[in-house]
Amino acid sequence: MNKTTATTDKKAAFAPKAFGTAAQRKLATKRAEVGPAMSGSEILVACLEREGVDTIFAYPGGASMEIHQALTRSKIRTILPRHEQGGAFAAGGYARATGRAGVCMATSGPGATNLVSGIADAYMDSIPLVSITGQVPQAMIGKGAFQETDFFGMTLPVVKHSYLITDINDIPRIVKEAFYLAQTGRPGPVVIDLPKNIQQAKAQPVFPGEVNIRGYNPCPKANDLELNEIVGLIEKSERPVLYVGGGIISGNASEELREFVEATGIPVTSTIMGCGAFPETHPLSLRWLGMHGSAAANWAVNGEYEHRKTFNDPMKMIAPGADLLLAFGVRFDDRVTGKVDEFCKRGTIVHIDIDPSEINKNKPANLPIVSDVKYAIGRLNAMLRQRSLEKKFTKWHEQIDAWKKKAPFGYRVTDEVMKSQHMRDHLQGKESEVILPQMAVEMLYELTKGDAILTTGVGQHQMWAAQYYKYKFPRQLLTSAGLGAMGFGYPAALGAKVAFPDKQVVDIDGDGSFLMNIQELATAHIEKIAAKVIILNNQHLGMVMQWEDKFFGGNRGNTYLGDPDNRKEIYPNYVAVCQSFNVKCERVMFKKDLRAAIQRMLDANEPYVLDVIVPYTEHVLPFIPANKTVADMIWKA
Ligand SMILES: Cc1ncc(C[n+]2csc(CCOP(=O)(O)OP(=O)(O)O)c2C)c(N)n1
Ligand SMILES: [Mg+2]
Repeated sequence: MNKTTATTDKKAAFAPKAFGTAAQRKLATKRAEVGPAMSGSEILVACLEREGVDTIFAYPGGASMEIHQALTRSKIRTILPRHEQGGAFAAGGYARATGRAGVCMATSGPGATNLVSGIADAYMDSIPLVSITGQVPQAMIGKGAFQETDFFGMTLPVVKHSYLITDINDIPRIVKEAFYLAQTGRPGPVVIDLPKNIQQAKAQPVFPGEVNIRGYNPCPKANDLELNEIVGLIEKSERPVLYVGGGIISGNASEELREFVEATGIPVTSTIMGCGAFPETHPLSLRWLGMHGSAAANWAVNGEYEHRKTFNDPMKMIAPGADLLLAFGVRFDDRVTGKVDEFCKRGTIVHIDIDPSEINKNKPANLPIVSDVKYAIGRLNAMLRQRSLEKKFTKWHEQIDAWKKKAPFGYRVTDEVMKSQHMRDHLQGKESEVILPQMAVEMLYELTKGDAILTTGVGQHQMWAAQYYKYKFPRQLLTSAGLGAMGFGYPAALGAKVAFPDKQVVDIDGDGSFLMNIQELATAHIEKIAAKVIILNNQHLGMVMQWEDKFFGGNRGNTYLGDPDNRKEIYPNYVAVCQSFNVKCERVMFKKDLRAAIQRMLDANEPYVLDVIVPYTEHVLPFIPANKTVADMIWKA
């Protein structure tokens, strides 16, 4: 549900209970099931079981302990995070990895407020999340009661929908609706706030068989006329590019996309959210685009330009980019477009999205289509099977191959690295043994054969994790893209590992980001969740430092994380920290030790932290400064 059509249920909760048309109600009641009398908490848990919930990340308190009591009698695995933010991110990681709603729970007040970052993250990246919060008893609401916050009000701008339950008899319907809303259409977070007196009350639950939400059409479908127009545009085009995003992944449209690409020969670039939607190992993959995306992808969409020295110089084109942009399941985020007026300036834009509020929001489309993307691409494929394309795009493929060869992702040990404090403090006499952060990601790719699920924090390491690991399948890169929330990586890895215990799940994290939810090492140890971490430890808030270097003459404004009184020591000492959590940890300083250390980490069947010490001097390249153009892209180290 988009912003303009989103409604909240506060009013509805006070309104008479009937919903939908008489016919809908009849249908719903026909399949409804009546349970034995139980408490509100027990009804809630029974509803979660009926939704197929197998895991909940929940931290108790006065206003939610009744529900924990009910959970002790359930088969649902209740995992105690060590901070509610960790719980919310873990539920987000579970949801990103599976496509099913992640579930987290907290008590009222401070427990609930600690969930907010996880809810906002799910909102920005369209992730299905159900957040349950205990609330003070109804009679205390609005009185400034102990641990009372208006969580419904507080989260309104970052939810797809929310409920404050005011009648025990509404619990079954609300839980069913919450999961339906979170998981259908454009997915997103749903909040259920449940006052304590309702948890304690008793009733005989009526579990509805169906959901009916008036005005909610989660699966709009393109018509053949508009889809036919796309085929016509492709036939007329010389330089088409597919720009695909998270919508392909949440819409389960990867197979359809692959068939479409193979039928048309159109090169594909994705957003970071779309990594893995189309295999990055495929010859038609341009990898991801935008601020730190591949130069080839940025040129293919926008054209290649001479690098201009100042932002006011004219843009001089070397070679034209796309004349047709097929934007499927994307939202023209500013980290992708840069200066939005210049983005794909000369191309015809076709935009398919399930959410009408995305159409013409950031970038006007020449052909906007509101549709479920799986349906739309599936229909396009059917049309192409009947009448295959004549076009071959041979020249365009040659141009793209030339761009890929000209500017692949790359790094080298620069003078800056050689002269850095890092070399003086840690590698004196062993300079050739320096580990660059990109190397560690590349080595992980090699040793996991590209099959691991990766999560990240936010910063430079996040960009390198996206650049130097090639994503082959959907739901493989789990990263806080829209919100960009540091601290996401490790809890998200726990969520993914719980969902897929047999898969290798590795968090590539920054030292700053990892520290933000380091307490989740306890969750990993106690719950035996063997999620791994590689900290690309540059002792800095690297991404902010990169901007300091670029725009503030390298003046450091609180971006150093080490101990200024003892720069030769790595601070904090993660090996010692991990020891206290009973989690294995190794520090790696030299290249010669890296491969074996990563292998040991991968072989461990318990949580494991690899603290890889890297120089702080590296900048993420390519780099298009915020709100700038492809002519401002720096791509050579
Ligand atoms: C919760 C939060 N606070 C602040 C920021 C701003 N921020 C973005 S990247 C970054 C630096 C991250 O440092 P680190 O985790 O060490 O990663 P690095 O860039 O060094 O790889 C900061 C502070 C953020 N994204 N999230
Ligand atoms: Mg760092």
